[in-house]
Amino acid sequence: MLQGTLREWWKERVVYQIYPRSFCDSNGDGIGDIPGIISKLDYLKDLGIGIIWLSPLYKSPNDDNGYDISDYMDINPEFGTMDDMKRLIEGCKERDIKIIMDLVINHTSDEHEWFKESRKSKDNPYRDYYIWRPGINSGKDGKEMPPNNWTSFFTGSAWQKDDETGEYYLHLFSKKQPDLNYKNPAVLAEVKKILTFWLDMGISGFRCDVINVIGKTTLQNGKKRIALTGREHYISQPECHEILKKLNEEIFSKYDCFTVGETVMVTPQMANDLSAPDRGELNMVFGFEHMETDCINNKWFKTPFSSSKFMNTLFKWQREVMWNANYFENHDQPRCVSHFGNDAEFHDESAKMLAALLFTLRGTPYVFEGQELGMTNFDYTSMAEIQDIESHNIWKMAAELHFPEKVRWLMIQKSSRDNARTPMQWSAAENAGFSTGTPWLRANSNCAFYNVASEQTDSNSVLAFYKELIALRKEKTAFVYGDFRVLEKTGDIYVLERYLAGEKRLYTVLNFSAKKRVLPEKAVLLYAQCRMILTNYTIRRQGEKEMRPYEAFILEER
Ligand code: TEU
Ligand code: CA
Repeated sequence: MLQGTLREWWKERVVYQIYPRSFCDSNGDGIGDIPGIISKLDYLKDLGIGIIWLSPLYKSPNDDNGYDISDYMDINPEFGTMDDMKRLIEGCKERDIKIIMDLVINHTSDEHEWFKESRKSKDNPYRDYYIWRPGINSGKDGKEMPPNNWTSFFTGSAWQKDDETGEYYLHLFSKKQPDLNYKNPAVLAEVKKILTFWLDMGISGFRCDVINVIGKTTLQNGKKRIALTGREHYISQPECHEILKKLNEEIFSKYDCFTVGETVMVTPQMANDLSAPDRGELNMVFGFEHMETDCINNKWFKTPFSSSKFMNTLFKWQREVMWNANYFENHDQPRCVSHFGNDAEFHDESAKMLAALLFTLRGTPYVFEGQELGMTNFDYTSMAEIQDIESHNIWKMAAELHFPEKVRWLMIQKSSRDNARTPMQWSAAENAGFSTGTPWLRANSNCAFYNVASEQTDSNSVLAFYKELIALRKEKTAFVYGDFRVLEKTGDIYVLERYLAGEKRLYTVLNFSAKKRVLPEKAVLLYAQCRMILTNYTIRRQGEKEMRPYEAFILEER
């Protein structure tokens, strides 16, 4: 039987991602926290979501905002206490909301006890928790080189020399994020303890950070590339599959939980290899391909956005991957209304059109905090306002390559991760109602229009549209389990179908452009035969042959 026909709660519920630092600050220190999240649970319940994914809340020196963990079984005091965490789990239980935690096990912080021990001496019992190698003498000028030519996700060599022992450690991310060594069985044993600790506390699963890079097959030099030299030695390697099988068999399968892998540079085939039910590894994975159809090589080099490239990529994943994790934004990506829509002329229309598409795709939908309001990219004017380590590293690298300052700033504006990390816009009040103090990252001044308080009272708001879509997905089983088919793609117009035996057929009609378009004959006919159940424009006349900019409507068979 296909996985799609198996009913599972994690297929039926909508996931809402919270980036705790930016969600809600309860005590005025400018940093979002757990009591802040608790105070918004009724908002989330009302929105209709069924699962919360919490970006890391663990103890961390915040070199990479919590993705550098120094204690996996403790809460970062900035966010609250373990008691707060227990109250959050309780509060969610009362509202029938499940929680998944971010699991960051490719690397730890360099301030984790294991690493502090590891760096002390070559015979320390924790030495082999990490990947240490001596440098290489190139022979020419006798200058010492790192163990290989791999580069980090955040630019520069992936190796850092450590004075204590004179050896280098591997870090695929920042130098404060040393990679764990999965060739050492003790590491996996530690990970199992961590998983059990949280599952026993009442957590319902994990979002597994960069999980397909945990197994490094060899440490040989990689083929030289513009970005991520070395990747062929660690992307989706056999060792990664072995580890996931063990974790699934020994831990995940013992609980009523689910796992979504964040998997970099994966093809649909690799996605299935990691998540098809008969593999016994993960339940679904986030791919990146649709997010990067407007990029050359990597996200810092943009080409103009084309709806057909984007849609064809989504369609390929719909066709080939058994169960998708569908998302248009997260804490690492620009806001979708700014990225794929048009936040200047057709803000609400395009934000709603994207939402209609997201909820029509087959798979589990993920909504990132603020997406439901149509939050946009930041309105900063210089690097002085940027916090993200990745952006600062890119800025420096582009300067070394002599990119003019204007070009560099454009790169940052388009692709910086801080676009997604500005404070959640609760109201038009100062700091968007996020904090009574000074927020760690400045709120967008468009909080004057896009905010929870005002959108809640407007039945035409982006928020109201998300609520309707979430409710619709609960009501119509075909939206969850139905087959997905593309009936028509002409220019920027798309007609999509969801079909489940015994249920009424559902059709989504989209104009993915800022121009008026002609509605194809097929859609005109469908329109006459069906009932309209949702639209982002109010009036549409019977027989009308025009699609307005970013118009989207959903039809149901009568
Ligand atoms: O992201 C992994 C990842 O691939 C990112 O480096 C991504 O390429 C980049 O952010 C896009 O701009 C995960 C987390 O989501 C990210 O926040 C962490 O910084 C990273 O892992 C390291 O843990
Ligand atoms: Ca706080």
